[in-house]
Amino acid sequence: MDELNIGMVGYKFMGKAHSNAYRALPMFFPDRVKPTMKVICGRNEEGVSVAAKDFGWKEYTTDWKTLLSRDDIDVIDINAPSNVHKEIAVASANAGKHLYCEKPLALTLQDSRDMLAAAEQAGIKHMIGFNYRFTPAIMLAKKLIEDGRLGDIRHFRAWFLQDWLTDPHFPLAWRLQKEIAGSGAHGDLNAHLIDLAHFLVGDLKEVIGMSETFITERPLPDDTGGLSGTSKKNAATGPVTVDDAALFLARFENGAIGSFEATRFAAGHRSTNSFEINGSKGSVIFDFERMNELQVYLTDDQADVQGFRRVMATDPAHAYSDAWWPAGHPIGYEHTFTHAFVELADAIREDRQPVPNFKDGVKCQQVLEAVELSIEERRWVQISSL
Ligand code: SOE
Repeated sequence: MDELNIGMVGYKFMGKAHSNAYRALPMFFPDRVKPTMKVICGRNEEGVSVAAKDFGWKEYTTDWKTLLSRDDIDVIDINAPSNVHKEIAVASANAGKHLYCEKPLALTLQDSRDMLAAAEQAGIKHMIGFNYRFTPAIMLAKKLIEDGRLGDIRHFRAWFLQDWLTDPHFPLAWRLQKEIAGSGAHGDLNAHLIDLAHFLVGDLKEVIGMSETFITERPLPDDTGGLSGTSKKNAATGPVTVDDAALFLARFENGAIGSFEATRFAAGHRSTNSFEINGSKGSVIFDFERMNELQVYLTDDQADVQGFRRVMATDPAHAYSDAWWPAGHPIGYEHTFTHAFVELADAIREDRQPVPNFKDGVKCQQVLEAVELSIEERRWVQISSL
């Protein structure tokens, strides 16, 4: 069993999700890795000290730079807002620390390339937080495609729908400010869909998009503002500088075509992360709200029973499932993070790069930026041109 000492920067939603995953690892993957939750870092001393205690970290600090010179930190986990990813990642790589960084990797394509270059030059292991790849039902879709059971892929159709911004009085959280988040629903939600498209279907060739900001001014928040902010009426306001919704069409290098939709204004959809893939020999449909299931249709089923079947990806035949509960017992959102850290630990032990890594982060950023350029110039943009 390998020991890994973690220093983590960020302590809110993702900090909690990551902490929960580190805590589950030794219990459910006892032969793979034993992470030690050494130091958690955040700018607000009161907040980070409470998080350290509640989440089970040994120490806390308000200065991430103190992690760099410590010999007892192997991995730096960055889940603070996107505008600080680059500085922390580059400094950590230069200090020889392995990296796990939340998505989107950076604010711009150039920044993400700089981060990859720093990581490669330092020879450290680097991973990006595209956690949905580690959903057993999605891994089943990947296996069916790789084994040729869906034939040649024709369509990838994906949508990530949330509704936490439908209230016009929801505060101006950091995710609504371009200088902190880079973009809105596009970088936050399309980033996941783009990564799944890369993972399941292959590289994108060209894109054309559109976006909209429905509410252009919002009340200023009391703090940096998270997803669970509450309606604030009669408060001073500030401008929303990112998209509320972003959609695009794409062609893949392998001839498949795709459509992508991300929005925070789909009333009633708390977090519908879905895709459908159609191939020459079958189709799959996935919906994260029913994340243990994959709908599978195969053209070579006998004619009288053809139709979509609902496969529960909760059997020993499915990735990671035997580590959790007896066959048939479902898992949840939090398990995707645990699986991601198993991959990071395996990669460190096997001296290989984990997947997905910063190269996947750069590839995603390239598509994000190509879509933004296409929106600005109202035209198709070739991915390779960026
Ligand atoms: C908020 O929109 C968010 O938490 C994203 O930031 C996550 O990456 C996604 O998994 C769920 O929604």
